[in-house]
Amino acid sequence: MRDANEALIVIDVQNDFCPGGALAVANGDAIIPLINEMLPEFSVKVFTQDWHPAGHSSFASSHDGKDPYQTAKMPYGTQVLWPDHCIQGSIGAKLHDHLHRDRADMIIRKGFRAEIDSYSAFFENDRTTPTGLEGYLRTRGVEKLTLVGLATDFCVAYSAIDGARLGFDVTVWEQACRAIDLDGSLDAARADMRAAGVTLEP
Ligand code: VGL
Ligand code: ZN
Repeated sequence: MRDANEALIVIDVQNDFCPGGALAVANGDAIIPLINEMLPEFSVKVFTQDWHPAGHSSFASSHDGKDPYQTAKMPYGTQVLWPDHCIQGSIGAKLHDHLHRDRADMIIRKGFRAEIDSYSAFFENDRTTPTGLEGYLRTRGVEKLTLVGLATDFCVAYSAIDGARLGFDVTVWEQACRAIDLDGSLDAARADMRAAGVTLEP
């Protein structure tokens, strides 16, 4: 059992990020047994759920003439445009059936505002609007985070970097993560995480 000040943060293990899903990450579901095995070790367990309204501004389909994986300029910066995914209430948005969902102490939803995306579990993509997770973890006495889930180079990396920036001791367990890897985004994310003081554990 880990110390009481350690939390496991399980990022976006949802049907749409697993094989057959709208934004499938290669072998995304392969991490589920590892996560299930890890869950009982932690006294604090938080899951995140990407949770977009239909017509969300991160969807290519919301931008005339744009295709998925192109980018758009948003008021808060450049945004990658995605296939429609994790629409609130859809099967694709559900946490994967094989994941031991009942173990979650809290499930935090993000990306629910139409005009802004939220990769990080802590802040929306303007990097300033909080999700509330920091307060939850601090009031539970958490100081150390282990992050697992999907996708390494987007939601896991953003969450890890923000967690480190907030002063948490952050480890990403890479074996229990999978990446989208667009044009070298995995290498870039790994370098950014290291620079932010995140520990990358194989
Ligand atoms: C994610 C792209 C769009 C993720 C979420 O969970 O990494 N990536 N929405
Ligand atoms: Zn999303």
